[in-house]
Formats: sequence, structure tokens, C-alpha cells
Amino acid sequence: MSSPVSYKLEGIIGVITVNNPPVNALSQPVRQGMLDAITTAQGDDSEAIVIICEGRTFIAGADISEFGKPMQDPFLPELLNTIEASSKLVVAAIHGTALGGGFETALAAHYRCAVPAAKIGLPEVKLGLLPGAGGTQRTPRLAGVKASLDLITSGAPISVGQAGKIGLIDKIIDGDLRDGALAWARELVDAGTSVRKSSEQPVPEFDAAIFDEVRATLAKRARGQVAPGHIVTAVEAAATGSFEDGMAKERELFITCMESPQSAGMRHIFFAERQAAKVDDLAKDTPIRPVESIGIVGGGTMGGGIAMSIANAGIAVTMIEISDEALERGLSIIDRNYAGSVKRGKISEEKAASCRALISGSTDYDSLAEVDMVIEAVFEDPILKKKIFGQLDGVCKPGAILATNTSYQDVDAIAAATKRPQDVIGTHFFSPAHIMKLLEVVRGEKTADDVLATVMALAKKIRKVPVVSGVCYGFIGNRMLRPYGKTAQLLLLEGASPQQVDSAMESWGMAMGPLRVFDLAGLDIGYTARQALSEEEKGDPKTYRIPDLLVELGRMGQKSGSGFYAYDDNRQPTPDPAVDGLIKMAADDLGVERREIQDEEIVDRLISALVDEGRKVLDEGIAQRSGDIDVVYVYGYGFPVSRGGPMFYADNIGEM
Ligand code: T1G
Repeated sequence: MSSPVSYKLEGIIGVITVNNPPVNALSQPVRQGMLDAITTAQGDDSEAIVIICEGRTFIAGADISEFGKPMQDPFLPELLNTIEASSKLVVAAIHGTALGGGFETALAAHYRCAVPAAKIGLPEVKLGLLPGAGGTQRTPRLAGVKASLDLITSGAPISVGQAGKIGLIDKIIDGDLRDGALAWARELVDAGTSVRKSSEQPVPEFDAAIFDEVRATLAKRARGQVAPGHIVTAVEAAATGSFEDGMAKERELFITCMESPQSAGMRHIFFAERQAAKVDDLAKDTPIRPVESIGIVGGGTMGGGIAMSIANAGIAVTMIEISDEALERGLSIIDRNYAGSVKRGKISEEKAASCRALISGSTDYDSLAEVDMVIEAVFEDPILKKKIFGQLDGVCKPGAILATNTSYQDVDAIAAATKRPQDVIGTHFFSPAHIMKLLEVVRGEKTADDVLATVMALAKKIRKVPVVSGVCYGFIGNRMLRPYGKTAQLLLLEGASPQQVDSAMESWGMAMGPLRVFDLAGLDIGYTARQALSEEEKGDPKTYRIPDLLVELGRMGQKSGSGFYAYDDNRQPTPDPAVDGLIKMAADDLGVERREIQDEEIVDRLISALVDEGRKVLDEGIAQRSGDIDVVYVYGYGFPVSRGGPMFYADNIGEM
């Protein structure tokens, strides 16, 4: 098998080229090839060495698929120390995204150049890790302590322009990177430039208080996560000790993180997210229909958020509402959201304006006659949805994809309201749709393969995380939420308060406890749905008596100022003794004996309710894989990524 690394002398420059698709990850063959190449270069006629990569990006990191297995030499830290020890100056030539071990490789080089659009980053913290090949030691010596802590604890990539300002990139190459990098290397040689070892640079002056300050910030921002604190300790070692001692400390902490259940969970989600984007029974070469214009029916909160997600990807949007007033209201929600994003620095004024310009409105369905796709996002009235799809069937061009944003209804029944069920699919966005990344793609019985392939590709284009679901009540996420919610109601009747249930789950890692979630969504939605059901269909009254009583008292959740909690004008929740009294009355009425309940029981019963339903979702083929379910709950329901998702957690319980 040929090595993924080649070495070639070009004049006085020894060129090490890495070619390990798709992202030039530092697999063992790559590490071995680089070691062989740098060793060869020490003894040949080269006077400088350039490290460059083929394909779409410079090295994007260690090979994550090797983690959890016995590490094979050459180990990356040692390889990078060998590169840095080169007697001839080494230049790293960066394009794409130099991340993790990839950027650490560039740091071990003596000089770094990059094309203007390239990015660098140390995202290990997103995998529950820290840079384990000198990143915590070399970065502070070049960029200083504060910038290094920001870069490594956030894990966010930065542009090479920003990186240049803090001393991490030395030169921007306009035009061809390879030509530019070799020419620059020759200039450095001609100028008699010596090697410059990052490890030998002194750490720029810093305020020693910064370490505890950052630790305090991280304790809130990354609640419960282990790696961030270790990153601070490793950077502190760089700032206060020798490179060798710092490297030893980094290695010790890296192994601690690597062996942590948190990292196992986060690495699982990394791969599960990418696996979820694949549809097992869909041929890789399934054709994609062009989608250059999309209609949105319904300009409410969801329709507005969906419109923004699509416009932000550069696709033209036509929003349909039933009246000029409703349309104006819908478009003003979008204007407000863009203004908010600009104010928070999420998007530039110009970008917001160019995206907003892609969104137009109409009250006439005929304006959808030529769009490539329509997403219906009206409220959850099955009769209305079928009526709308009947209208779309008559107006839209042949081949237009007709999608519904329903969060639980029967996509097949909606498809049956058209003469083109093969063009109908579910695209369940999560609120707020312009922020939440999860997209459940609901595959109807008759949904055509190319429609599914097109929507999966569209999901990636609009930067969503797609997960395919079959048709059932609530698809994957909301279906599992039902037994989870019912269990929460039983816990209340049996003796736990709303704040005890929620705080137990939030301490365990959920972004929001179940009762706060239901207050946020609105208790009236479930109440209205239940009115259409028979007593038998409603099931055990213990599972809905409390929300029914709350709604009948006008307590519909945040929207009405009270639900399970009382809410102030800023929608901050406060436990409400009236609710405790209502719960006790319901328990008495239903003959439920109350007792003291421990937090552990709350967590165990609620997570078990999720997992048990998840297993049914898998058995019925509604979800393709258990990892898909994990992705749904981490990206759509605030499940802690460090626990890997409900199914991963259940499979690894006792270690998590
Ligand atoms: N290792 C192994 N496979 C990887 C990989 C990696 N580092 N990065 C991506 N892949 C696979 C991915 O699974 C997918 O596979 C394909 O490449 C395309 O990825 C010692 C310890 C680079 C920005 O965390 O952020 O270095 O599904 O769909 O959207 O200190 O991949 O096609 O079979 O994401 O264009 C640090 C992780 C590792 C970067 C490209 N590095 N990767 O995004 O493509 S730890 C990272 C990414 C480390 C050192 C430490 C993104 C990307 P398949 P993709 P993309």
C-alpha cells in the first residue's frame, strides 16, 4: 500500500506532501510517512522543508477513529518534536482548516503560511479532550496566555487573518499555495533565516490571575465538563514551567481526558452525527433535484425561522400568509431576528441585509408556481394541512418538493391529500428554527429516493444536522418525549415538586428540566390535542391530570405568565405554592400515595422512559440507528453531549 505521504526535492526545497482523504487526518501511516520524510530531508541537499497537503484541507487533526484503541508509534508529540528539531527550517503551508493535531503540526514547523480563506483551530475540547501534541505548550509561547486560553477552551476555529494578528501565522499567500510557499521558503533561505522553535520562545507577559478567572468562567459555561479545566492547567504549566515539564503535564492530562467517559460520549456524537447524514438504503449516486427557490407557507415563529435558515444559505424564499397583516407580522419577526443576530455579533450587517433581501412575501399561492420546494409551517391542524397540500398540488410545478414541518402528524396522510405523494416529505425543524441545528427528515411511505436525497443535501447546505425518521406519532424526538413527560407527571403525583424534578435533571446535565420544557412549549398544545381523544386514547389520567388542571386555570406556561412555575416579565421561573397545592389535590383525587423521592430515582426513571421508547423506535425501524437517536436528543432536546445521547448512555451505563 503506498504511503499517504510523499517527499520530493524541488531545487533546494524538500516538499513533504500529505494526501490522506478526506481530511488528511494524522493516521498511523501519515505519521510514519512524515517521520520518514523529515528524517530523509535532514540528510539530503534540501536547505528548507515545506509541509503541504493535497485535497480540500491541511491536516484536520489526529485520526479520531484511532482513539480508544492502543496508540501506535510514531506518537504524534514525538513526531512533532522531531519536525521542530529539524536542522533545516520547516514551513507549514495551510489551506482549508488546520485543526487539532493538524495545527499542532504547523506549530512544530518554524514558520507558517496560509491562503487567505484558511482557518486554524484547536477543537479538541469539543471531543472532551485537550490538544495532546504540544498545542497547549507552543500556542502560549507564540500567542500569549489569554489568546491561547480563548482559542483552546472555545475550540472555535479562527481565520488565518486573526491568527496572524496574534503571532500564529507568519504570511498570507495570495494565489497558488504551493508555488507561494516554496517561493517564500526560498526567500527565507536566501535571507539566511534560521530555524525558530516555538518551544524555545518565551511566553509573553501575562497576569497570573487569569487562570482562576478563566476557571470560574468555564465552571458556568462548560458546567460539568472535565476537559476545559485541564486545558487551563496545561496552559498554566506552559506559562510557569519548562517546555519539557509542560509537555509532561499536557500528556498526563490528555490521557486523563482521553480515558474519560465524557470524551467517549462526545467522540460518539462526532461520528454519529456524520453517520446520521447517510441513508443506508439510498444509493450514493441518487440524483439531487435542483433547489434554488423555496416557498414557506406560514409566517409564524417557525415559518420565519425556517425562512431565515434557508435565506442564510443563499436560497431565495417566498413566504406565504393569509393576509397582508399576517404577512407583515411574519416579515417583521424575521427583521427582528436579523437585527438581534447582528446586535449579538452573530452575523454582519451586510450579510444580514443580503440574506434578508432573499426573502419576499405574498398572500397569493400562485407565487409558488415556479418554486423548487415548499415547506408548510402552519399550526398543527391536520385538516388545514391537508387543505394546503391540496392547494400546493394544484399550484406547484411538476417535480416541486412539498414538505411539511409538522412535529408529529402523519406525513403519509398529508401526502395522500395530493396526487404526488412521491414528492411529499417531512422536514421537522426545531424552535427557534434559525438557531436549532436538528432537522428530522420524515420519510413517507411513498417519498421518492431523489426527494429524500435532495432534502438531506439541502439540510447540509442550510447547516442543519439531519436525521431520517419513519412516520409515526412524534417521529423520533417527540415520540420519546411522551413517555418522558408522562413519567415526570407521575413523579409529581408521587411526591416530587416541579423544581425538584427539573433541578435533578439539570444537575445531571439536561439543558432544561421537563417541566420547564413543557412550560416553554405551552401546556395548551397538549391540552388541545387531548380534547380530540377518547378517554381510552388519552390513557392513564395520572399522566395528564396536572397539566389539564393548570390549563383550565389559565396557566398555559411561559406564554401566559404561569404554568408549572410562575414567570416574571423576563420569563424567569419561580416555584409557585399554588401548584404544589394543585398537585396534592390531584394526587388525593387519583388515590396516589405521596412519599419523599430521591433525585437519583427521578433521573433513573426519566432517562429509562426515554431509552425504553428509543428501543421501540429502533425496533420499529423508525430510526436507522441508535446513534441517530442520540443525535436527535443532543441536538434537539438539550441532552448533554458529554453523556453521548440516551442510547449511548444506556449502553455504557456504569461507566458514564
Ligand atoms: N479523524 C477521523 N475522521 C475524520 C476527522 C478526524 N479528525 N475529521 C473528519 N473526519 C471524517 C468524518 O468522519 C467524515 O467521514 C469525513 O472525514 C468528512 O468529515 C492530538 C487529539 C475537518 C471541519 O476535531 O471538524 O487532533 O462520514 O463530514 O463537513 O491534539 O470534519 O465521510 O466517512 O465533517 O467538510 C481534532 C474534526 C481531532 C476536527 C471538515 N480535529 N473534523 O468538515 O466534513 S483530535 C477535529 C471536523 C486531535 C490532537 C488531538 C470536520 C472538518 P465520512 P465532515 P466537513
